[in-house]
Amino acid sequence: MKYIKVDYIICCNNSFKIIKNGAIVFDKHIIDFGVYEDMQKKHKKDFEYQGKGSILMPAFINPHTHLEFCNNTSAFEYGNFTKWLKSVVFAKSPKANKKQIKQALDDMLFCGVGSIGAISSFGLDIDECANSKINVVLFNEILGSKKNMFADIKQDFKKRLNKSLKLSKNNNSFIPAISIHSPYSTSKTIANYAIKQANKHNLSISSHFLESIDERDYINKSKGAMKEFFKRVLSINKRNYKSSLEFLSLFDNFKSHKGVLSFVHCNLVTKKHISKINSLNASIIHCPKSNTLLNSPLLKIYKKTFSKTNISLATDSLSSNNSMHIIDELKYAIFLHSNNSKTDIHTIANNLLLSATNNAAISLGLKKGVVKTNYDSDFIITKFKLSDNINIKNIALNLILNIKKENIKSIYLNGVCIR
Ligand code: MCF
Ligand code: FE
Repeated sequence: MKYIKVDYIICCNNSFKIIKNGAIVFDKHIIDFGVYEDMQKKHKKDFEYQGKGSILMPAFINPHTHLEFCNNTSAFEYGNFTKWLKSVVFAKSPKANKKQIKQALDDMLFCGVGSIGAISSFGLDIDECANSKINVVLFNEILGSKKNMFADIKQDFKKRLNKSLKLSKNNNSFIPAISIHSPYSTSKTIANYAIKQANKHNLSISSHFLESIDERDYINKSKGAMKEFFKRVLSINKRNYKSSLEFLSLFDNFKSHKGVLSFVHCNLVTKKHISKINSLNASIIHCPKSNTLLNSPLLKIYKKTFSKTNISLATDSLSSNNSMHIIDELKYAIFLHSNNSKTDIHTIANNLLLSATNNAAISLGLKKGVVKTNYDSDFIITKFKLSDNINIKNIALNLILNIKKENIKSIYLNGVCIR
């Protein structure tokens, strides 16, 4: 059992509770926490004080990234979604090797990230993710629209899925899952097959959805640059769905008991999509820097229609971002959303911290991301100069604005101090 005292605990619970002069008792799970004096009376132990300016909060969670693309800095075409897609499909630069993948995982860990959602397109990252101290939900990706390729696609997917299922036995920090890439790239047959596999093995599913204007025009109206690209360059003459809502309705058959559903990007969703996403109990994963680089319209998360939706924040990967660090994404998002909504900047800051902890845990189906009894003991302790008379309501904003990886003094995962 460990006993720790800090200047502040940011609980990242739904009411955004912050405890001044807080203390916490934990082993693998959180046993108790509260104001230091109360904890001291109750537990009668020596609490280890972390020093002036210390803040304890849940470790960050980055629910959507692609490690296999971490070697692709400057390899792809930004500024136009279909041009970007074309540059990915015909990429000449090599995929990341095991060493680079391990490095990317370690870099994230030392920036305070305790869990990630990793989209695995080729299976090159499975071993490194299973061996990492970071908790990984590994989404084995499946995609394809051409009938004559379905048998090969399923065979390749099955191989990767079985490998990750095998490695997850006796490994609590590695959770296999499935990614159905997107409606524009994945046929109904393949998507239904993937949903059946998720049901069979009780896995989560994540899917890129309505990311760009080109995708919306192709799937909903069968027109535009993406339609032309699929037709002329890839010889695919027909969209996979009559509408993007039809794609969402496939998930009515998602019956995985332990798994959760998430849709990534969703920049072009309408009220109908949002109510469908809500009725599926699914989350939206928001990647603002990636969306900016690929010229997608901003997801207006402060619209009233999103009030019942669980929205988390993620980096995507170096194929569409200059950083896989969630703290860089938070810094960008605070300026972006403050400038694009009437919501007060402190509320935005609090919500952003939740979206990179509590909400992100929900979107990956993890019992983490919040300081709450019985939840996993995954937290970080940061230390930086805080004004002595700082108002508690300003803490989240100042944390986002000022935090650097050097400020992260300790990282605990499942109660074990790994730094
Ligand atoms: O999230 C971004 C943009 N949207 C779609 N796909 C990807 C993203 N980053 C990497 N990808 C991958 C995707 O997993 O690019 C490929 C897929 O393997 C595009 S389709 C051949
Ligand atoms: Fe992505």
